Amino acid sequence: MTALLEQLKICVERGKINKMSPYPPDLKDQDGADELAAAAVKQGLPPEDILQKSLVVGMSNIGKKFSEGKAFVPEMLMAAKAMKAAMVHLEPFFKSGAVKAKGTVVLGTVQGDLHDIGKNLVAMMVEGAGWKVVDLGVDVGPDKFKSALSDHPDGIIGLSALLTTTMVNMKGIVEQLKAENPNRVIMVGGAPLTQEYCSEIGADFYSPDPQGAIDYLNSLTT
Ligand code: B1M
Repeated sequence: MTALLEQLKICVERGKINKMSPYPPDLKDQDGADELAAAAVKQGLPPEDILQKSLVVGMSNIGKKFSEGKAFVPEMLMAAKAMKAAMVHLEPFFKSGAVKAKGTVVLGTVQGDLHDIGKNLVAMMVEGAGWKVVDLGVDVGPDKFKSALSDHPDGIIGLSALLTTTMVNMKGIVEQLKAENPNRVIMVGGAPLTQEYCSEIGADFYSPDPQGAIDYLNSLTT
């Protein structure tokens, strides 16, 4: 990997957005993900390499640290912001089809539930891992998922819930989507969820954190 991509990876992992950003303090006044991604594109480095060898590795590193309890939500949010700043420079290549997403994830917080901090974090991390994310927002019922799937027929479904009173709504969504297509892949997460509940409602995968969701998604592509 070039020194530039290595530095870009570090900026994403450590949440250094751009030169102006004072965070993290030890990288103050240095170029951030924004400037370094622009420089990488300008140098003519392949967009696929910038994404897969640098940005995705940086996000994956912070995701693993979070899973291990060595990093916390604010650090993940900063990393995701740095990733977004870098992605702006790659967007033209995605739009032109030069860089392909690994697949599509249709994500939403279930019916009755307005908590979206965790779901947004999952969305940012999954996007950072090279997937297209269709974020349906909060309070999403089966019909909205079905309608999104008509636009993204191969979409993998991600359900999030934070309340014990709304996680029960996952059951109906899983039942309806599986009735339409038994092969539809559905993953679930959120603080009150457990593997046991996931199995009980017939969902395919439960992850307590974004990195677990990413590892599962990536396993589907191999
Ligand atoms: Co609410 N709330 N809240 N709340 N709130 C909780 C969840 C609660 C535990 C607080 C408490 O009582 N101790 C409690 C739930 C109790 C229960 O059900 N057992 C609760 C309650 C009761 C309520 C209200 C009913 C309060 C009221 O009005 N009486 C109300 C409900 C509104 C509604 O949804 N209809 C309510 C409202 C709110 C606010 C609007 C004020 C706000 C939400 C703001 C927002 O999200 N935009 C809020 C907040 C912030 C919280 C707490 C404080 C924090 C939740 C959070 O964002 N955590 C929470 C208490 C707490 O946790 N300390 C609480 C951080 C986030 C990163 O974690 O979402 O778990 P989390 O996501 C994790 C993982 O779970 C995982 O990845 C993320 C990163 O690791 N993950 C997935 C999540 N989704 C995933 C999907 C995946 C994979 C992994 O695959 C698809």
